[in-house]
Amino acid sequence: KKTADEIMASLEQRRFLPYYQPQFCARTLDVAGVETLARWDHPERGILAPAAFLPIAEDINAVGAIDRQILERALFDLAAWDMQGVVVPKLSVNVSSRRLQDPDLCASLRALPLQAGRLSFELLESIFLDDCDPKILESLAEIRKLGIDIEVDDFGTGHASIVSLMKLLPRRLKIDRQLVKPIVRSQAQRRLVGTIIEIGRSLDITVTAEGVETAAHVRLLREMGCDLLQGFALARPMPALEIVDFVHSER
Ligand code: G
Ligand code: G
Ligand code: NA
Ligand code: MN
Repeated sequence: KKTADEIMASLEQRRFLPYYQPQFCARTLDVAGVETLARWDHPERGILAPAAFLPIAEDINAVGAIDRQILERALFDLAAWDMQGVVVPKLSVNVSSRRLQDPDLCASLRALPLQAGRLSFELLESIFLDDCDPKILESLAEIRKLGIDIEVDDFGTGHASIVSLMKLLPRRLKIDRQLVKPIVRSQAQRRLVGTIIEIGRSLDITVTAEGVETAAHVRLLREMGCDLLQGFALARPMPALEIVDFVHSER
């Protein structure tokens, strides 16, 4: 109850902001983009991770408003990086299924300074059911028309099937870290991840591995031909200002 009130007050004060975790081209190890990760700048407790507020925000139907605040701030940061010559080719943003069903989503997106091809929406696999809600399909089509990529998040843990991949043809998919983590010790897990990478290649879908935690993961995933890498071995989530230094310090 107290947290719910604090969330509403913080929305008003625009205290929800993005942290950014770099994603790397597996071939060159250049920064290929960043994923925005929500943080709550709590007036007393400081910066809080989503676990501390997303469940309660869901209960009070505030996730959409938080997502919107994060996206607006992220587009502002992206424009600032562009002006400073900080190369961040792409911005991946988490979008909740609730927000995707919001009838005002596309109108509110059109009001933002979007650059076609720079933005990707990470959607949870649960959206990609074989019998996808027609409202969601319509929303996805409109989002595509705005030049925003559709990306399947946490692939391998939810409901996305090959059928739905064929039907929705997302531009990108992210292999869930639960599948990526064990590849170093298990040949079977390695083959599984290799197969997902092959599926991506055959459908012309860009594949990102998340949970890339060690140098061995980096080496294996590069050998396997994964497109993009994201994880603690390469970079942690960081505030916008640190992204400037991080990208500048890259060779
Ligand atoms: O940053 P962290 O690893 O604690 O994030 C935990 C989870 O919270 C992520 O896996 C992601 O699914 C979710 N999340 C992070 N940022 C956002 C956001 O801006 N919007 C939504 N809807 N979910 C987010
Ligand atoms: O659920 P989603 O795919 O959005 O996951 C993003 C979350 O994963 C972020 O909260 C981030 O902190 C976390 N994360 C990023 N890299 C790693 C990693 O290498 N290992 C683990 N365990 N978590 C990571
Ligand atoms: Na995500
Ligand atoms: Mn994920």
